[in-house]
Amino acid sequence: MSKEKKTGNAGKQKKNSTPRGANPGADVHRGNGGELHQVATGQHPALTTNQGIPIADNQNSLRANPRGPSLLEDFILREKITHFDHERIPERIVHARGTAVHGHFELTKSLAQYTTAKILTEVGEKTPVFTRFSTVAGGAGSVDTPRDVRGFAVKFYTKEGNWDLVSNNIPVFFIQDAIKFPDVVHSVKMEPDRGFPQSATAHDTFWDFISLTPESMHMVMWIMSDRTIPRSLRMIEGFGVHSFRLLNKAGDSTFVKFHWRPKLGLQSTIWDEAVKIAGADPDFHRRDMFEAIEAGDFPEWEFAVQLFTQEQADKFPFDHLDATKLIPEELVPLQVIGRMVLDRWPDNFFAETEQVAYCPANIVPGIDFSNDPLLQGRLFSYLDTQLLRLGSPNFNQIPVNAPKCPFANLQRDGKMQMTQPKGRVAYEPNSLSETAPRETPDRGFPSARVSESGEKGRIRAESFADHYSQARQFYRSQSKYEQAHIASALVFELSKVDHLHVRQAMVAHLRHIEEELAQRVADGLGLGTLPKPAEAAAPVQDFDQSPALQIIGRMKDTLEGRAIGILIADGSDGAIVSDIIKVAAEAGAKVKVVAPKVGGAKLADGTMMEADGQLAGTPSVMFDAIAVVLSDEGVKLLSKESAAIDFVRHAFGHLKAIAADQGGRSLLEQANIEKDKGVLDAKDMKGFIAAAKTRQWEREESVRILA
Ligand code: HDD
Repeated sequence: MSKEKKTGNAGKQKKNSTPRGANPGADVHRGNGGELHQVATGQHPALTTNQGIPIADNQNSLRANPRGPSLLEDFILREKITHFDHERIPERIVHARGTAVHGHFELTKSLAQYTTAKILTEVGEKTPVFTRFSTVAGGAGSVDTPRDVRGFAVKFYTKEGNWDLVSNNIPVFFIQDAIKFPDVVHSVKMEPDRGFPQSATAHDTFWDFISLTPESMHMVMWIMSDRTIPRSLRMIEGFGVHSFRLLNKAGDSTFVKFHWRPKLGLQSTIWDEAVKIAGADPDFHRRDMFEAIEAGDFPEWEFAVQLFTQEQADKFPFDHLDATKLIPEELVPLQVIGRMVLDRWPDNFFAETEQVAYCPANIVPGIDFSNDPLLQGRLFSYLDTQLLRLGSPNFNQIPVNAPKCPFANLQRDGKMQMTQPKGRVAYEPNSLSETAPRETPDRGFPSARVSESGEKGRIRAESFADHYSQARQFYRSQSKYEQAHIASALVFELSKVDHLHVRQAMVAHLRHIEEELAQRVADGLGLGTLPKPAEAAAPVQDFDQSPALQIIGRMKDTLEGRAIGILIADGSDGAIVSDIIKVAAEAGAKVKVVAPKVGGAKLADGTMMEADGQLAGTPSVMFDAIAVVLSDEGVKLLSKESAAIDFVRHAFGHLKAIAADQGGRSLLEQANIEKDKGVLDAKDMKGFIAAAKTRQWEREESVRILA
């Protein structure tokens, strides 16, 4: 593999200098048309075709004469173009846009009492993992910050085979039965006649389907909450959603739900901020993850389980096999049993992030499935999709998918077979081979011993009929700010729906969740009168509130993983800027200096301060808090620059802490920003750092009309 040269700032290169990486000298020459040729010498290997034939000229196709037609005979051109034409594989029908990182899982507490799975019993053992985060609805090239569920898929390369925990950042799902999956996905994807919207739920077909699917109402509360507009992939939770089983040596089984909890705490953006980030940096989450890994700030999650028995489950006021229900932490507490650290960016995006094939059916001995009908359907779907996507049943041989423990079987042949098995025997039982793989009854995969009986049919259990109680519990458990965000999100989304009857049908559902929410949304939509409540298949129950369902209550008092932007211009006071950089960095924040020119600004003392970002391309949505340090001269210049006014105006509107010196305060005045608790003097560093660790929720009413 070739080693890339570390090059400095391209802007610092002299005009007409040799391009980056090209050594001037005998190995570089210009062709007849002035085109650049780089010739292999020393460290650069020869460029060859896929057949190993050295290529003399990679700049010109074979022509009948210098200005004549190209020749079909040019196998080098044809091979290169043919390969290029085939460089894309079908993107994932859902979760197409993803970001993945290598790392490891370490068990801190053994579950030996419940399971034989080594990954859950060998404390201290580090198991390699490959974790892919994704949005659901958009295509592979869509933006990172739409309102959407985030996928959180972990492949554990255990000693007993691969275990894939294919999770989301929301603990429940839209539907109860896998047979509805194509419908819900078709409804959310771009509408088939017009080809838009990309990556958005705010359109007619989605809400039409949802309004006709009462079982989605709990999920609707989650997707309208700020969970679907996360600040960073490093600040989301992960949930295995379904109940699984753990099996111990005696064959006894215990139900389990799996959870990931981020070390950096939960944090989301404000909707208006998420929209603006999409324009400012479509790769916001991927870049954030990449930069964190590069900087050695390895993201970490706690791994926790909820364990419960069949007897406990029988007493739950909901059916745990229904994927639209969660088990509140207050009912079955979480036990932290391990941690995951992600610390290595893939070498190649396509080879790893794109080709990785997760499958909920990949589990190891000691873990088993439950009867959740959504899970049961998933067990079929993923293998099928990988066969299409990766084109061959041998996709398990791709390095990112291959187990890291020994594996052997008698499956043979197929497209893109990479192994060369020896011998005559590809069947079992056999008497001709002394080395062929054989069964392992003592440690092979066991299924839970469960007896099944009852009437066969397409029948939904009555215990699946309560669609509103947990939706109500979720809504009531939120802080008043989060409730307002849910109401506003519903108004925003339903305002994009052309069909009045769909808007009304949604409000009719909301009446079962919370009358006050239904009224807020109806008012926001200008509905006039409230529609009749939707038909409910089961009485709505009042469950105790579960504060664990909030985000605001789960934010961590830290600046780690957060970013602070300092706006400067010519004449800024360098001592104040240095102070902010020092104190913010000590508090764990990443600090970036933003100036009208990327080359930087000349400070009051005459020294140059380099900028990390140019004002127009580095708006305040990239930061969690901002500081504005300006001279009179700087204010004069920047009050005429809408990007500077927006910089402070948006930070204020997105409820961020702002520190400003005298010049900075003048800019705030130009932007009509009134001082509040989150607007601090640039010298009050203690106050600024404390305010930067959170958002100024009380400010929201003064900047936005919430539903
Ligand atoms: Fe799924 C991908 C998570 C229900 C069918 N799903 C996919 C990914 C995640 C999830 C994280 C991306 C994996 C990656 O990064 O490559 N899916 C879930 C969760 C679900 C769920 C948490 C409910 C609890 N999914 C679900 C159902 C079906 C599918 C009910 C079909 C019956 N999911 C797929 C799929 C995908 C997929 C079509 C697309 C790409 C892929 O599998 O590899 O097979």
